[in-house]
Amino acid sequence: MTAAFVALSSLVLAQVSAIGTPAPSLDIRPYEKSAECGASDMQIEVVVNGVTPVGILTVELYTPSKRDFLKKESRLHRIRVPAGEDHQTVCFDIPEPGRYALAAYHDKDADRDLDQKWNRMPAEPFALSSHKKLGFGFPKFEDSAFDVGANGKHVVLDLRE
Ligand SMILES: [Ca+2]
Repeated sequence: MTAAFVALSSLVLAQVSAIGTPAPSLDIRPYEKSAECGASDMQIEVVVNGVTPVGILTVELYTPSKRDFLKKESRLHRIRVPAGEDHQTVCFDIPEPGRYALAAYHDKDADRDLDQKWNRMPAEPFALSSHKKLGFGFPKFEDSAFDVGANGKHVVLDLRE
């Protein structure tokens, strides 16, 4: 068997196995996983209602910031998990008691982004810790903020289309 033939056969094999591969797995990075719930008192436990088992559930934790709410610069952490059943739970380890806010969206097409409508409103199910409906104007941190004490916090988010 010549070297060229070996190279060609492994190429063919690679192509065949590529065809046989199932749909690509969800693009979730190791640093995006949920903390182990209950492992520490200093946690925010988030239950997200309205999840269906397709794509990625994304939950973001924000702190008070001079930067705009929901922008990367004011975000403390982001968790991504495979979307499962309704009432899905994720947990954030937090550095200290204080004021926090949460946002969640169901990234159904798993493109790691919140799809938007023409008017910049979310085109995928979305929730803030304020339980207010999104209205005109960009959401503000204080409208969604809550206090977390030394024993952590349990928060429920309801995804809305
Ligand atoms: Ca998306």
